[in-house]
Amino acid sequence: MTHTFTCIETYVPQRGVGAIKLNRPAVLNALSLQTMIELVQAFETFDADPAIGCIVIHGSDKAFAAGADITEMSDATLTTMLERDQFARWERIRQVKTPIIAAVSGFALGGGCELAMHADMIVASDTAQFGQPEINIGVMPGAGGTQRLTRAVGKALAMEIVLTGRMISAQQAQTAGLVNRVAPIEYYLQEAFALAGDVASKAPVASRLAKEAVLKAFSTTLEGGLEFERKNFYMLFATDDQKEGMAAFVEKRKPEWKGR
Ligand code: CO8
Repeated sequence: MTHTFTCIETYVPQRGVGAIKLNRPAVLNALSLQTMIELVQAFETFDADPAIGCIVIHGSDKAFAAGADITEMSDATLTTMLERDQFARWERIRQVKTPIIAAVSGFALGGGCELAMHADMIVASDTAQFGQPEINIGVMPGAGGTQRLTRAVGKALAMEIVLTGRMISAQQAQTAGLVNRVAPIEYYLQEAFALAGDVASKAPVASRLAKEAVLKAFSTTLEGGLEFERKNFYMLFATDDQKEGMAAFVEKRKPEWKGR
């Protein structure tokens, strides 16, 4: 069933997968305030749905998203930016527990690149271009670009992207570790849905706790992260799905997950 908002659409392309399509083609899916409000609503609705095991976010073949909406920001002052408190919405996307895949084709720039980096994996079409061009309009990345890009591709390339505003190709992004896989433009969405289907077919609690633990690696010491991982691992022994998964292995059959 397709649910149309003003700036996005949501649908379920296959069992277990929730899809969000950015839908402002006239402005290359620029992320307006309204778009962000709708995105948060869509992410949180899928996250609360036990039938959804993976979320795919995508744009059009021409643009994933060309950044925050510059027309909306051009007259903003420090005070209006503080009052809008837009980053609270980005923070809510960061809190989504269901694994997220960004399927990126065409431009993923500024806030668009940052939105793709809020996903847990990126599948790109061979036409995808990633960049943080904020420097060209007198500002700098604000939704995590300097941090997530640096962690993904390393200091040298991140500095070049952020300080020159130059874009990198899908192939460069894959070599640098930003992108999981690159597919021909005709198939990238299919590829992303197939990967999402694979993720959604696993035990949901394990999948969420595993995502949480991997992300922890970006915000803690090795010791703290190992401790966190161990606790999540132990917690899974309180689930029916651990019993079912291991019994199914021993009995040489397919597990039937209960999601608890
Ligand atoms: N905001 C608003 N409108 C946009 C944006 C944007 N980010 N990007 C493109 N558009 C509009 C254009 O104005 C144009 O509209 P119109 O047809 O009415 O003139 C239409 O989309 C098509 O764009 P172009 O004609 O420019 O298309 P081209 O193929 O020639 O160029 C580019 C494509 C290279 C992507 C070009 O449009 C461009 O450079 N866009 C801006 C990219 C950019 O600077 N992005 C960063 C924005 S700042 C940001 O993201 C900060 C994030 C901070 C965190 C988020 C807080 C909210």
